[in-house]
Amino acid sequence: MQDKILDLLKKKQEYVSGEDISQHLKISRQALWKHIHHLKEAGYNIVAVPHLGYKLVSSPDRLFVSEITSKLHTKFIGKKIYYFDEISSTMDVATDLGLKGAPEGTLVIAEAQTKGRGRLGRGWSSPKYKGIYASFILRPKISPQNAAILTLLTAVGICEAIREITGLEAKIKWPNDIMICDKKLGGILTELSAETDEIRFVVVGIGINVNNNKNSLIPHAVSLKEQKGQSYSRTEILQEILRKIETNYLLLQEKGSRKIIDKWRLHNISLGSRVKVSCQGREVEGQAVDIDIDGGLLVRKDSGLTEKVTSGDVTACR
Ligand code: BT5
Repeated sequence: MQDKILDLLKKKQEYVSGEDISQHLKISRQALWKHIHHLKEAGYNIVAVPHLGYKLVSSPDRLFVSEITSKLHTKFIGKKIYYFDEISSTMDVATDLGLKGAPEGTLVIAEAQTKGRGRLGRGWSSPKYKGIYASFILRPKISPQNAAILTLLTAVGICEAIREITGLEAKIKWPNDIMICDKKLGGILTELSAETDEIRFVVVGIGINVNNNKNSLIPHAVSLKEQKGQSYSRTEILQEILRKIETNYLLLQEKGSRKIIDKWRLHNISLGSRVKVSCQGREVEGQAVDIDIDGGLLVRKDSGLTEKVTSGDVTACR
C-alpha cells in the first residue's frame, strides 16, 4: 500500500488531497495517515498541509524496492526484488533463491553486507548506504565453458551506465574489475550452478563504490563520489546498470558473443599491455593480445607462443 501511495505522490509532484488518495486506494483517512507516518519514518520527506493534502518533497537515499522498480523499464531483470538492510552476502540469498527455482532476473539488494565476498575467498568491503551490492539470477542457454562471457557483458553494462550518468570513463580490467584511473571502483562475481554440460543458473554479483568518502574506502579503491566530488543517487545508477546489462544479455542471445566482445574491447585496459596472470598457482607472463570468443584472455609469451587464460588475476608489468 505504501508503494501505491508513493506512486501517486511521485506522479503528481504536487499536493494531493487525503480524500483523493483514500478514495483512489480505497482506504480510510486513518489508514492513510498511518501509512504516511511509516513512510516518514523510513526517511521520505512528506509534508501535510490542511486543505491541500500531502506532497512528497524528497525520497531517502535507500535502495527500496519501490524506488528501484519505479522507472526501471526492464523486461525481466528486477521484476522480482528482495531487499535487505543488512545481510551476510547477496550471493548467498540469490543462490538459495536460484536453487528454489526463482525466475531469471530475480534481484537481491543489500544496503550493507557483513560477509561480502570476491573471488577465491577474498572479501568485498560493503559499508552501509555507500555502495551498490546486488546479485541477480540468470538462466542462460549456454554451456558452462562459455559462462565467462556473462562477466564480460556485465562489466560492459556497468561501464556504459557509469559513463552515461557520471561522464566518467570507467574501464574494465580483465576479467572482473571496474577501474577508474588505476583504482578499483567495482567488481563482479559470477557463480555457476551447473551440471557438466548444462548451466542450471548463474548468480552475478556486482559491487560498486558510489558515495564512499576516503575513510570508508580500502586502499587502492575509489568511489564515484571521490572521483567526481559529488554524491550520486545509488538508485539511478543501479537502474541504469540493470538496463544496460539486460540490453547486453539480450544482444548475446540474439547475436552471440562477438558483439559483446567488440563492446568489451572499447572499454578494456588490459589488451596491449604486458601482463602477469596468476591462475591456479601458475603464472603466465607476456603481452595481452586479445580476448577469445568465450571470454578467455590471450597472452603472447616471450617464446612467441600464445596461451589462453580463462580465469585469474592480472598484474600489469609496466
Ligand atoms: C571481486 O572479487 O572484485 C568481486 C566483487 C563482487 C562483490 C559483490 S557485492 C554484491 C555481491 N555479494 C557479494 O558477496 N559479492 C558480490 P576479486 O576480483 O576477488 O576482488 C576482491 C579484492 O578487491 C579484495 O581482495 C580487495 O583487495 C578488493 N576490494 C574489496 N572490497 C573492495 C571495494 N569495496 N572496492 C574496491 N576494492 C575492493
